[in-house]
Amino acid sequence: MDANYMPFHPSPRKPAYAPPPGAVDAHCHVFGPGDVFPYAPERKYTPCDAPKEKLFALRDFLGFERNVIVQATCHGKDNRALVDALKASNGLARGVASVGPSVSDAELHDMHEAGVRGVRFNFVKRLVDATPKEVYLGIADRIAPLGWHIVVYFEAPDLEGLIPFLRQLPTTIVVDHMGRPDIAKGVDHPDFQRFVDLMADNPNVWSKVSCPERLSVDGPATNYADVVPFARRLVDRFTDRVLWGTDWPHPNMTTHMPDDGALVDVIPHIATDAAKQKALLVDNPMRLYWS
Ligand code: 0GY
Repeated sequence: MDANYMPFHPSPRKPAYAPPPGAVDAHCHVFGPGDVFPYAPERKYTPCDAPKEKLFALRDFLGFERNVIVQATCHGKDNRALVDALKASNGLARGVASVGPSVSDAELHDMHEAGVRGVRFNFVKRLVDATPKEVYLGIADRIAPLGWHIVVYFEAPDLEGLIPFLRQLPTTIVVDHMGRPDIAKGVDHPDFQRFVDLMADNPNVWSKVSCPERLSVDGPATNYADVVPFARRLVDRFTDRVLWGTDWPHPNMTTHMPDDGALVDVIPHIATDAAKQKALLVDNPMRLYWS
């Protein structure tokens, strides 16, 4: 693990908020263990191991029933740790993989059998070297017939330039962490409005209303209150196209390591009644990943 890498919280508290039956943590990762599933040579960070057993124990502790495990960049396009976790989950986990243009149909088929239902395109420059858009469009055409969707990760300043590309994608698109808005600018700033407009104009665009710990300026002392208006706006307006996830084990946090129980306690502030909570935590992820 990198010298400055912050490990996940060793003993999160039990959340006060109880998720509804069947709740899905729709954004989390498994890392290694590195001696079984080595980290990718091209990685930009080396995390602490965060194996499937720890993830599944956290799932149960927090009151969730299912996980969507997203391939993280430290494993590159080697999806073995992800597939291993999916196969060990008794059908309680689905996956989002990272693949290159040389992936074979047989590999895609095997990943589908294991529970993969999407691919991730990453545009965050500190995490990956750039991939040409044509390569991503080629992958999109390969995975669309499987009924898979595409998860995209980018930062707010890059959204405007990405919109023409996003409009070309043939599948459902899920944006990580609300497109990483600059919280200090406020929820009514044109930058966040651009993201709201993207969702309004494109019914195939979904958002994860996740990662207050990465986006917050105020931090954990207020339980990330400054991020709540952003997430709530998306949940209120696009109730059937939002997902929630812990982002465990929280790679590359620098300010603090969140308590996962505290993150769960943000949920009733962003999804303010039982119907919205059920949509966010159960109905939407089940429709996208288990139907
Ligand atoms: C996240 C966020 C980060 C990392 C990755 O794939 C990754 O390495 O997604 C980050 O550093 O912002 O969603 O886990």
